[in-house]
Amino acid sequence: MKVYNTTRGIIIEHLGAYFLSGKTDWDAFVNRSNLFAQLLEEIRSLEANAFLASATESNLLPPISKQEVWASGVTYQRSREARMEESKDAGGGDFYARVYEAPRPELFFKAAPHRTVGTGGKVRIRKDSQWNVPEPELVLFICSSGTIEGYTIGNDMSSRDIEGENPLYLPQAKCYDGAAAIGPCLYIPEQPIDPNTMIRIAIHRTSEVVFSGEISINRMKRKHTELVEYLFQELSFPHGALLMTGTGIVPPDSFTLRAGDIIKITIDHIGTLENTVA
Ligand code: DO4
Ligand code: MG
Repeated sequence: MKVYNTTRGIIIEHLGAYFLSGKTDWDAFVNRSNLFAQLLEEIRSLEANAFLASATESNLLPPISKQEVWASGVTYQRSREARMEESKDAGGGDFYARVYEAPRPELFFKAAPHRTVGTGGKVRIRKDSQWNVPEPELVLFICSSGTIEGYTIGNDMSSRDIEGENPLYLPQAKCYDGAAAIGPCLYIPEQPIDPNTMIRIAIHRTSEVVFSGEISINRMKRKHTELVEYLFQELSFPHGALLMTGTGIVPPDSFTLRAGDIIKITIDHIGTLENTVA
């Protein structure tokens, strides 16, 4: 099942049929435990409308309202390696190796809703940075009681030169206007997402694909529930929360994003998140 936040209202897609929910408050709509079962019950009294399919493409809003966006770091071997390399002159490499192995994961605040764009929106490069990459990540939607109810696609835009200069600059490398993209929908499965799910990215520049990569989510070092347990230990989320689960795809060091690049991130079962770099 997929749920789209659109200018026409909340649209539920189930087995190829589209339903317009009678509910209009995104936060109250998504922040429910056992969401799949609740939505299944709700669509029993709704009439399918094939015309809604186009609204899930042309009238889309990001799948967020009052939720904070958090992120996990160094959850894949590739991220650990790339970060040790970029920070070796600053003596920061050891921190990444240690956090990869430690029981406590790296979790950081990524974005307030107003700094988050959806598919079709523009992501940004900081003006004081010369080395920038997208980070394609599976995002968990967790309801206020702490259960994982859905998934979406995220782009954790990162300034590698700023983070590499000193790991203490992480918040500046990660948090700025247009640094987070999520969408296109919330995927609400009956069971946890298939561990063989693939994440794919392609970066288009004029008519060329200048970088592409893929990874399966089963290459992640930690369990989704483990990340959620730590996040919810001392934080409450009255409207639920979105948690990026970390990147396993890092372009070569010679690559940096440019204005005009189009970033397409596809995750099996969910769809494609597409953003242009402003
Ligand atoms: O340690 C810095 C951030 C790591 C990160 O964003 C990731 O691994 O995806
Ligand atoms: Mg990341």
